[in-house]
Amino acid sequence: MRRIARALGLLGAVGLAAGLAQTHAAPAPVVQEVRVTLREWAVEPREITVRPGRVRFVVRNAGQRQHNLSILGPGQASDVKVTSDNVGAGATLTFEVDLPRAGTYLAYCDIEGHRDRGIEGRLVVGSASTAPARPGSPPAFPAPPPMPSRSYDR
Ligand SMILES: [Cu+2]
Repeated sequence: MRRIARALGLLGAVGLAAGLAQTHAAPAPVVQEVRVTLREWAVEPREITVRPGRVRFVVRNAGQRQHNLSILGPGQASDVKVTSDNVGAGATLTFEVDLPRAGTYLAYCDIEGHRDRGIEGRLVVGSASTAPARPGSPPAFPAPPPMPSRSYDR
């Protein structure tokens, strides 16, 4: 009898933890990594899609001149404006940005004239509902029905 009570207690604790995980829409603590290549005069890929949260950009400069990667957005709100250090020709630089808000951001080189010449792309941060479950954590409840529509389809 005592053993059953203890087992039930454990189940209760697991259920509580699962409930907390469900109600809090905090982004998964996994840092997403995105590889970006800069050159004269383009950023590749031209459109990047990530989940909200922390994003690590691995920026490679395949061009002849210095470039950097700047992130600006979302949209007109522009809460985020960050610029990496300049990356020399042939070099690679890594930097991380917190992007908790869904929306469309600009990804470009802010060295004078470079954006106008084509080093500009789009960074789409999708809504949290599209984030896949963390690996290793079993689903606590049956999966909810799919959302009727998404406005940011690739
Ligand atoms: Cu540049």
